[in-house]
Amino acid sequence: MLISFLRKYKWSFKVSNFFNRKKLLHNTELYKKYNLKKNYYSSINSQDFEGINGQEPIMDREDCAQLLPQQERFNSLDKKTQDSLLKWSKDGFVILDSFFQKEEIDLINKEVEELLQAKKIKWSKNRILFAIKKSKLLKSVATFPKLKDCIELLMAKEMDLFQSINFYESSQQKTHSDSIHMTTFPHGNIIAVWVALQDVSPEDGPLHYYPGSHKLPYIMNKDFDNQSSTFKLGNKSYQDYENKIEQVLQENTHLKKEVFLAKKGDVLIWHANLLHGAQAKINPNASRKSMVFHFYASDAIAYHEITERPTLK
Ligand SMILES: O=C(O)CCC(=O)C(=O)O
Repeated sequence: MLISFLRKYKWSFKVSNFFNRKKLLHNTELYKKYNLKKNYYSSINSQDFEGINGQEPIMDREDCAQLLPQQERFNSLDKKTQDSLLKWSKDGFVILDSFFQKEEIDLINKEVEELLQAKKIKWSKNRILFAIKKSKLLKSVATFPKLKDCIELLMAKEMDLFQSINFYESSQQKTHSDSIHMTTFPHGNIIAVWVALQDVSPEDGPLHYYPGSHKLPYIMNKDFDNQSSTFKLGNKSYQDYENKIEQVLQENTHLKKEVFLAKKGDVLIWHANLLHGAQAKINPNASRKSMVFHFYASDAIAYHEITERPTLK
């Protein structure tokens, strides 16, 4: 209770930021580049960038179908992967089916079980955060060279692994864009990779997404009246954000929801602003094991819009 009360005040984050200098220095050169008068521990939100020009990733400005074939790395990929990547600019996501072999996924599942048993990782509500920090094997999945090639081709720049999230079951999270949680300036400098650790049926609460929704304007605090004051964060709830997304979808009837019935070993890569979420479970006991990785571009300011906190890297 006390913690959630304190977390409404920006200074509570600033105090904690102050003691995390090393993990926050990544933004300081970029604050200078964009002429922002900020310390490494300062709060930051999307309104700080009003009137500042920043280049969004090139594939957001131009069609990747024209740009990708000019890359040597692209031409060394197999045709099936190439065809999938070519849809990125249009759809805002890419499916790489059977990207990992079933035996490789078995090893990942075994590793997660063993780390849990050894209490090296733990549940945080319905998820496990940062298991990559406790396991070479899990880290090697995220940094697998062919996967790295794919995401760096889509972003046309180097991408740094930020975090992993493991799920045992569907998060049943409503439709959202990652950019409300992990935000960048310029926008679009984060990418997500989701790995199916089992076959997924409609009963299990599969992932859903809206192809093409990455082209909508980014929904930030001011778009659902969640602006902060000098000392206090905005007073809207996360549900207010979800309602805003619901409204955006109602206004954009051309966007159609698709549900991803993944097979064990499939990979889904999505854009920083793709609207996506997880269906409700039909079978309450169903598992839906998955692992998500988020990567940030190092040439962008990284922060969290809702808490206005710079990202600890
Ligand atoms: O796997 C899930 O249930 C949700 C994943 C998701 O929406 C996310 O990581 O942003």
